[in-house]
Amino acid sequence: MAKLEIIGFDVSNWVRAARIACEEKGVAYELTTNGMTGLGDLKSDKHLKLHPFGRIPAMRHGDVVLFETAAIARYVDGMFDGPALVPDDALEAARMEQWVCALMDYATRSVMGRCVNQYVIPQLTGSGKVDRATIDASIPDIRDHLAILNKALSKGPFLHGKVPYIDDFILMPMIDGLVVVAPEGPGLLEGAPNVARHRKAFQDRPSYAATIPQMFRKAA
Ligand SMILES: N[C@@H](CCC(=O)N[C@@H](CS)C(=O)NCC(=O)O)C(=O)O
Repeated sequence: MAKLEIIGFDVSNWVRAARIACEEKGVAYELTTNGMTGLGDLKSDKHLKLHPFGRIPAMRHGDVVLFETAAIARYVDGMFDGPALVPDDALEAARMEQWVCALMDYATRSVMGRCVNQYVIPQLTGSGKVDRATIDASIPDIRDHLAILNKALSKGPFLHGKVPYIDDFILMPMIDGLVVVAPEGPGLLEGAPNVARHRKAFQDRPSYAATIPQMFRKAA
């Protein structure tokens, strides 16, 4: 059987989440770029054949092509043996979907779009120009979103207790990016100790070290 490919760049929080799904399931995979060398190639014809919206990650496994991180994680969970990546209990599984959607819709805008990526993208493009006003305006929203997550993680260390599932795989890379890349991150996390504990619990798992983006290694 063909090896599973996660297609994208390691710095992406979504690519990292898809890789964590593979790592946690124990599935052999390869991180590839499908010939892309930078962000400009996301809208290339070659990549649009895999991801019609021109984003990352995409996944290829033999003839199967998928896009959207949660769908990729579901495929990995359903097609391979290994630990379950979705809670068994129907209510907890519904809660997992709730957090996947909320993280994908709300937290990604505040934490990633308006803050972390404002530091990452100028490094990738070499422009070095950081949009201070956008970052500053994101901080109150990030604080609010961290407070919501902090409450959800009160039992912890993960969103459903002792075992991490797909929503946790999506949450951790956002928080890790916030702490490592944004100078505001560590201070923000001091106000959300359960979110800090979530990140710490991941740091004890091999899937954390196996997926650290190169850019984060340089920043550490
Ligand atoms: N909902 C998507 C989000 C994917 C996404 O937004 N990826 C970012 C990289 S972190 C991207 O490709 N951005 C390029 C763009 O917005 O053009 C998923 O779950 O995979």
